[in-house]
Amino acid sequence: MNDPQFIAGQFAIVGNILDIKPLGSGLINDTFRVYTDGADDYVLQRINNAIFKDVELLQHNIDCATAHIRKKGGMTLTFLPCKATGKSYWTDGETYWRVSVFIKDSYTYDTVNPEYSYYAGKAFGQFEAMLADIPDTLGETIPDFHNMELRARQLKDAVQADAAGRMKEPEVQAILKDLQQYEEEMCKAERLYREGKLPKRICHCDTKVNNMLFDKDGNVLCVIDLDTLMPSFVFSDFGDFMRTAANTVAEDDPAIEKVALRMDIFEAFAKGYIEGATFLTPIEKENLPYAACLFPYMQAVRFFADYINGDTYYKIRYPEHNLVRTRNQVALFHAAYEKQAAMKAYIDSL
Ligand code: GN1
Ligand code: MG
Repeated sequence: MNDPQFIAGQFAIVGNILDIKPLGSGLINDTFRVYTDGADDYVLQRINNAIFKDVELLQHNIDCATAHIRKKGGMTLTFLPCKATGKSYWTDGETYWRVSVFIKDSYTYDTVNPEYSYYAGKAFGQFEAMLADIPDTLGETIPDFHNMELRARQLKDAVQADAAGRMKEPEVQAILKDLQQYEEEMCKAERLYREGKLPKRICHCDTKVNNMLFDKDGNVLCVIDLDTLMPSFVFSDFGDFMRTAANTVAEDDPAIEKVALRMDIFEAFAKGYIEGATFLTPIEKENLPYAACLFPYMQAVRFFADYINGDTYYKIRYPEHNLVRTRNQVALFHAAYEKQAAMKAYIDSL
């Protein structure tokens, strides 16, 4: 049943399918490019429904958001209806799939220069601004996805259960101690929210640098990977871009001595983002340096919990992969933490 050829055939694809090949580097879904002899190629994706348990809600969010952006003249992904049901996904009751039009002559990057960061900042800011007045109600496809209190609790649960017997590793103990020192400070967003000082908005929640499509001249074409589009704090989108684009190395580079936070990328992205996200309140704006710390921290906690749980969530390529990712993100967190004053000074100067 999991034959991509068969599944692609369930959608209103134009042309004959010539080939289907794996695409991209996502850690959750399986993604393929469908080559056709028609005008368009397509992206076929198996939605990981162990993680996105409510695919109906997930696709509802995406359908509403893409329709809203298109209505405003923005560029966004186009999903094909399933021939049998007209819905934007197909299921055999067990696996879930969807197809979108492959955007031609588009490029993704794992690293960007300040110029591209500025464009990306503006595009992500405008993306949130476009969705600020969406009339539909969108749900949290992964409830409390970027809730730091929940992530901290999940780490505690993992430590308690020690399912993979990894708590005996001295390094694991040392990382745990380090992370715990900052837990309360990093849970600031949830406190501000409870105090009524911080709104939730429709955010992308996976603004990794490679989730932005550029054309060959560096113009932003559109934002992709809309799975985690849901109500969240703006820190999600600001922080995750910084986490991936401002790190001098990839999130799983074992050479942690090379991890650093690039201020030129921070500044360019912040400038673009603040220009694009015209709705930001003073509290949101003044906490952007916190967001730049929070996301490496949260990602470290998530990778670390997964390592302790025995690698049940993220795809791994080798047994210590999640530990390597954790070390990297912990190093990035410290690098960001030390630069908070400089980040604040820059944002104040804008
Ligand atoms: C996952 O699958 P991908 O690469 O889009 C994860 C993100 C993490 C990221 C870390 C639903 O995203 O939250 O930041 O890995 N997505 C989900 O690389 O958990
Ligand atoms: Mg994603």
